[in-house]
Amino acid sequence: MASKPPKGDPVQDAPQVAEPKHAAAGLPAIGHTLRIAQQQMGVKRTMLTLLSVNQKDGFDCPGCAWPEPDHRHKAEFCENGAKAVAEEATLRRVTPEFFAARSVADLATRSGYWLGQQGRLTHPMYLPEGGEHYEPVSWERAFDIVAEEIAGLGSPDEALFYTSGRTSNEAAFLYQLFARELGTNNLPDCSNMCHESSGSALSETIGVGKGSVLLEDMYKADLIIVAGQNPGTNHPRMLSALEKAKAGGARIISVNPLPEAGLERFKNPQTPKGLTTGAALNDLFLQIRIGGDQALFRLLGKLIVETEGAVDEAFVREHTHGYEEFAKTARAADWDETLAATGLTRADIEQALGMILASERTIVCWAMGLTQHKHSVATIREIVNFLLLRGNIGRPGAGVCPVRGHSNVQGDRTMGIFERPAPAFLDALEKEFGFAPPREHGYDVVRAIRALRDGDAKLFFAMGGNFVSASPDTAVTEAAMRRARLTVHVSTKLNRSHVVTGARALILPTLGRTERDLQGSGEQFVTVEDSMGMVHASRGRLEPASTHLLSEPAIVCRLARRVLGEDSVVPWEEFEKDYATIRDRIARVVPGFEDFNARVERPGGFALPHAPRDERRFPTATGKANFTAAPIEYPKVPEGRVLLQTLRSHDQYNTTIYGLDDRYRGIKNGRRVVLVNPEDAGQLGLTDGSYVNLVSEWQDGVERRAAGFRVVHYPTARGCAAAYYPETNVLVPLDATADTSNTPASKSVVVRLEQSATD
Ligand SMILES: Nc1nc2c(c(=O)[nH]1)N[C@H]1C(S)=C(S)[C@@H](COP(=O)(O)OP(=O)(O)OC[C@H]3O[C@@H](n4cnc5c(=O)[nH]c(N)nc54)[C@H](O)[C@@H]3O)O[C@H]1N2
Ligand SMILES: Nc1nc2c(c(=O)[nH]1)N[C@H]1C(S)=C(S)[C@@H](COP(=O)(O)OP(=O)(O)OC[C@H]3O[C@@H](n4cnc5c(=O)[nH]c(N)nc54)[C@H](O)[C@@H]3O)O[C@H]1N2
Ligand SMILES: [Mo]
Repeated sequence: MASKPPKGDPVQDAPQVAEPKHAAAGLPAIGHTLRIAQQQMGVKRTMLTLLSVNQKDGFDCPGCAWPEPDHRHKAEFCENGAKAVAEEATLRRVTPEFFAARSVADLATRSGYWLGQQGRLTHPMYLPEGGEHYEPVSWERAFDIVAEEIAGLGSPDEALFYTSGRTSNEAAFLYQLFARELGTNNLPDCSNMCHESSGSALSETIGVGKGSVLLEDMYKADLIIVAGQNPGTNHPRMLSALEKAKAGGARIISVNPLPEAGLERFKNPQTPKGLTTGAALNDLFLQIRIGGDQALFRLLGKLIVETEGAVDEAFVREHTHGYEEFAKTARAADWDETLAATGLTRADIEQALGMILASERTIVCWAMGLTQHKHSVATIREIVNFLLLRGNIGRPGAGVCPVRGHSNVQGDRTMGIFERPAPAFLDALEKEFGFAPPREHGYDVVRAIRALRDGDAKLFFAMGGNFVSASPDTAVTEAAMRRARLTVHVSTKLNRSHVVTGARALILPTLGRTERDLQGSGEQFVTVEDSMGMVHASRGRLEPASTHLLSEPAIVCRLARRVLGEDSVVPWEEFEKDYATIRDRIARVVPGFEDFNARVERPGGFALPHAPRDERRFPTATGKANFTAAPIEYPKVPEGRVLLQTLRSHDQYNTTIYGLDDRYRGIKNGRRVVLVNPEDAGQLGLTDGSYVNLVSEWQDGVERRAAGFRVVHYPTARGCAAAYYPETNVLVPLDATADTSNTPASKSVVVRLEQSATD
């Protein structure tokens, strides 16, 4: 059997494995935070920077979208927020000399980790057609190049404008305005790969595609179900909210194929007890098979329907539509099928039911574990059914809580970053600015890749992110990107998307959240919206990483002026000079932002309206909250295969790799690992420490391969495996997407574990 790691980067390919942890945060997290921060920023800058994260006069943490509590602690950040800040506030620099010394071909052989570790981009850089190196370019020339290429397009729909979710409301609003004045709705965004399934399911069933709980609701809940989410790593500040909820009497059920340390026990570094034993969070752990959630929630629905007095009949009568049909379908749910789909026992489900029936106020939280499957939209609709049955939407302490990823991904959507904008939004734009925005839908991420692949799109522009690494089917995506005439990235840090380019390429370096933004009218701030629809200001404090950086709003304004010229009806110059003038326009276009400039001055900001939450009003097609009764689906895995989920380690932020450890899961010094249940491994003839290639098998008959993964015996649900993203994106077929939302099914990839050849 192969037991030697394959050749390659010796550090990355030498994972060491220890027992997984059963508690998150605590003292080790503090030590780890400071170590990583000081490596990047030095001691003084570390303290200065970390103390203004999430403070009322500071900047919004560029980590996750979890909201800030009203009474903020002096250190209102977490280990992973600190890592995100350190990445941005690093003192390392990627200069023109760096590019002069390394060709693009050379950079394309480096790992994403290595690229990211080189530091902040300092100058606009240009890769001419046929060129081997990026060379420095003036901002004027850079905008000329984009304008030249746009002028050469057959139609504005041959251009793609991608957004990653760190972009501020102001920049996002301008960016969509530019794309639409140019004449296209091609605004794919990271949300297409993230919570699109949540948005699709919630808009249809409750009429608003966002979560219906505020932070206070967490503290009022009797029961919080956390399904398909790993908050210990990805939303660590949520653990404090869960701890507080528990102290107030709430119970917690987690639904996950993996036992995640953060949900087992939380050692809150802000409390004395947290530094010793910490608090147990989970009351019940349902170790579900990947993709079994719809079946689970359907069966729970059946059991509620069949329990005398369990359904909130008054609520169902007054506020919902489709109950009868749902109840009929739910009654037909089958225990045996559910046990097969979920891998749970009858006792597990009965215990959960007892907790559910004892709860007057239930919240369901979820993230990527539910959104990235073929049947994700149906799964989330099932959660809505489950909550509606007991009247758990639109009252304190209850509701739906899709926990968003990027710190402003929800705000970007509110600002109109969407390839399928609502007609009402376009009407408002038209009324405010006096041009006719295009009405035809644009491309989402998957369709954008196809358009590049097929030659239907020729220009790719990214406002942040790392499209090439974040997207599915890496080989297909990279080949598609290389067909573009021009690829442009507005970025803070170097990443793979800069080195897999179109015929020409530009890197436009920009300010990060942490940095001071000075414009014609003085120092500016921007605004963001968190996962719970709270809008607040974010003010950078640090000196910019280089004097050549432009802010994202400034880049859009200058680009728009150059591309649209005299024809534009938008006052781009004024917007660049004073962001308050952008907010005045947002106030007139986007509902809920009335009086924006005044209200955002309030400490802590303001909440956007949410009809189901605030007034139990459901702005759907039926005017009520809709029950739905979709057929039950779950992944069927052929003999000898496992179902692979692609997820995050503790030391990464999406495609940004902070380090090579995944502390809570006991993995050190390597990322090419595949976590497999020991019994499955045994049946497949594999032992802990053996090396395999992951081979994805999809209906198109193409075998996609990721080579050289160390097998790690891990207590995941039977039949399931896990490995890190983005190394495994090569395995996710472009066409394997969720129904309706078109989100890549990155959490259910059927793979064969093929023993890798000994060398
Ligand atoms: N430090 C850090 N913070 C982050 C990020 C980061 O990379 N690093 N990314 C940000 C972004 S953009 C996002 S979207 C969020 C992501 O936050 P998460 O969704 O927590 O991220 P993942 O690592 O993808 O974890 C998915 C979780 O779902 C579980 N799961 C997988 N499949 C299933 C299933 O079928 N059913 C159930 N019930 N569970 C399942 C996995 O075991 C895992 O616990 O985090 C945000 N915050
Ligand atoms: N297989 C698999 N694939 C996935 C996922 C998965 O779970 N599995 N998750 C998906 C999810 S949930 C998401 S959200 C996407 C993430 O997709 P993206 O948002 O595209 O990727 P990131 O890795 O977050 O982007 C990192 C880059 O953003 C740039 N950046 C950072 N801060 C700023 C800033 O302030 N301004 C600008 N302009 N640039 C900045 C830096 O250059 C950095 O290299 O990936 C998706 N892909
Ligand atoms: Mo995300």
